[in-house]
Amino acid sequence: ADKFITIGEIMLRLTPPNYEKIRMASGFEASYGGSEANIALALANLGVDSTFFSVVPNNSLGKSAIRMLRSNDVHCTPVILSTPQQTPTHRLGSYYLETGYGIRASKVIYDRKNSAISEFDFKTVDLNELLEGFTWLHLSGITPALSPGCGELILESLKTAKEKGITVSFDGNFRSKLWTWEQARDFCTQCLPYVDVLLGIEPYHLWKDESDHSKGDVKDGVPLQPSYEQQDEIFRAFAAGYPNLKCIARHVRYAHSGSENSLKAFLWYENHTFESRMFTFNILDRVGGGDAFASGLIYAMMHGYKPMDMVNFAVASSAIKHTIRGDANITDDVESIRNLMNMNYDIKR
Ligand code: KDG
Repeated sequence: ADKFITIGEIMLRLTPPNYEKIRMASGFEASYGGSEANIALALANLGVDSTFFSVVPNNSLGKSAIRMLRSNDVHCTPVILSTPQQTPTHRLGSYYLETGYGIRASKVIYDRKNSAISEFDFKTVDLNELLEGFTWLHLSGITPALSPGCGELILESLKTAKEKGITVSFDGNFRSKLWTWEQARDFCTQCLPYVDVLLGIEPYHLWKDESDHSKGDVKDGVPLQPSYEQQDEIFRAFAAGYPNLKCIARHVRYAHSGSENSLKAFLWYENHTFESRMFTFNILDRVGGGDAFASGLIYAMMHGYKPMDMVNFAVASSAIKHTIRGDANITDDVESIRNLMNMNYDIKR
């Protein structure tokens, strides 16, 4: 059976209740988020042997984050509870989420500078030892944006994983509040030769520069909402440069109005492009939708699904996450995702 590990930051998430704006909030609901942690959580809930590696301050905030992961069956043995000597600012990163409603968009304010993971000196960590025994490593383009030390950790982990024959998935996950588009593109390009399963890199191979993205009205469709033929061409051209890529996935969002969204995805697998079904749903909480797509794809690949089932399972997993409050797809019955993937909405009783 597969043994999964991921490396990244876990943060405290603070959300005003009931779709309130931050400006009006008299209280905040506490939960936890972080792209890689979301994936570790989702996979553990689906029954995968799932491990998370990070650094958190050795105080009540850091320990609570780890306790939450453990209570969801995520193994946290390698997590470093750092001392104030190791991480002088001694912080757990956090972020505020103002949940959008209808036509009002969500808003994220990060408060994560100098968090423990970004201050930690990873030269003390033996990556060969850390990754021993794992079959799958997942990384994202968020962690390297935190500090030069984190960037080195990600690149070195990729190299070590490849030496050890571990399958590597990587989600580009561009975060414009953490670094520039050029920095992100250059870093992700360095990572690509070590990756087997690639997600979330559409910014880097579709946009000529970051301003292309800000112009990109999702309703303007092409190529942000490509046809099968267009996406096939994009995959083909991209994959030609990276023969190591076994799989490339891209999910595409179609906003109808406010909270009603449709989602579908394309999958490049064994030199062929597969297109998923389109799922339409109302959004309760959209944060982590991409992570749920990634965890769904990883689960489906680990379990030997056929390519059409892989891509449909990944989109169904993301669609379900949009109906769950919090960052992660906390779904502990695989059947419910499989039913949605097959568009079977019957209540089982
Ligand atoms: O993908 C969801 C993440 O964006 C969220 O969990 C917070 O990791 C996070 C980030 O850096 O934005």
